[in-house]
Amino acid sequence: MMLSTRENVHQKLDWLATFSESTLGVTRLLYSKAWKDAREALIAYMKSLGFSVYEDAAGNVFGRIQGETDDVILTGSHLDTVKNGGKYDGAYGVLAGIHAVYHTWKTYGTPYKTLEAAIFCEEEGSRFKTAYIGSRYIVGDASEEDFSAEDAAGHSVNQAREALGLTASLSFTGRSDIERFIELHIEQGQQLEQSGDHLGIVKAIVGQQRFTYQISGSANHAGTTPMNMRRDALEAAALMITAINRLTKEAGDPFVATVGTIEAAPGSVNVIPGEVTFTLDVRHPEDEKLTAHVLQLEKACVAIADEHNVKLDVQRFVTIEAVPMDEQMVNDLHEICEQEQLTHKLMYSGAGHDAQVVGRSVPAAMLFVPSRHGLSHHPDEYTEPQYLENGIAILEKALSSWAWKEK
Ligand code: HGY
Ligand code: MN
Ligand code: MN
Repeated sequence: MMLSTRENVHQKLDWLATFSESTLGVTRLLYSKAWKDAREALIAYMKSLGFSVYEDAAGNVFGRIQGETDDVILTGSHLDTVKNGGKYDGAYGVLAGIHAVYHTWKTYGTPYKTLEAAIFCEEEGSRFKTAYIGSRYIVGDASEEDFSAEDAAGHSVNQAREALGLTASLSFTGRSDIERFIELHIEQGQQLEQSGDHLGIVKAIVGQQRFTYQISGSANHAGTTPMNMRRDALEAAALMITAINRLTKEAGDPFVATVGTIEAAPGSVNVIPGEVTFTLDVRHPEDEKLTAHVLQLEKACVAIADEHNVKLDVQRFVTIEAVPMDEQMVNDLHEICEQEQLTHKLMYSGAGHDAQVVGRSVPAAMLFVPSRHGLSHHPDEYTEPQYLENGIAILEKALSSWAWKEK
């Protein structure tokens, strides 16, 4: 019989990290072979622990410990990663969730509420032009449009899903049996390392909007086209990216804006780029300020496009509102940390999470453990084992206090 102990969560993190399309860091994109193999291995692992395991049409997986009632207390995180990411982002919440549900069940017996350890199929948005598909599908926030979003090779989410053998028909109503959700996650920032606290209790998760900026100029010969006769899309894009960063620095914390990807076509050393596409990710804890800022950025870029006689097309493809975490659950976590004598800090999350999607329709909470040097979405992402165990200990206490009582 398999056992799950807090210690072997570390080993399991190393094990889960082996399911990767890259050798530099971890790359496990939605519906890729690494994603499929990792998911199948986790299903087998949960079954070996005695969970009853089921999945939905999007590919989310649930390890269920049936309670006396069908109200579900859900914990978990996402299986997918960014490209060349770390081995903790998402994976820690998945493995800690499995462990904490298993351990409380073995310690206290059948719970009053049903416990489920969730493996969300996709959160990062690192393959298709959409994001948070897993948690949005669960709460009924996903749509056919999400499943038509394409990857760089032109495959849609749905084509990739079905190619993997996930052919169950999609339904977009969402689940209504989830009473609350808690996600354990690495902080991915430096606040806890700077404050020296063991844990972060998230009070709210910032809103974020993601865009593609498409600049169209004229490709031409690099040698025969005088500088004053060019419609260079890459020069205009460079000026736009500089303006985006300047205006966001001027707007000050906690605004952040990131141009994470850029493609120039035709992409020859001796051809003036005629087409450039870059992505933009902008975040702030207050949605109104976020929307005003993205409009200001677009206005500045339109002016640059006009000045450089190029065309600009801006398309927003992700809007995730800022979401406060459930006050009662935040207080409960505060009490539990006090009882366990673990120092903790109430804080915003600058990173987006499944908890902010689920938290729009179900009471949700997030618990952070420190990230060394605040590094994340990077192969050197790291959290000390003791910090990992602190997070699991609090998660176990929270689940036991919520699932073994009637109200
Ligand atoms: O982008 C984010 O904040 C999260 O890691 N998906
Ligand atoms: Mn994450
Ligand atoms: Mn992430």
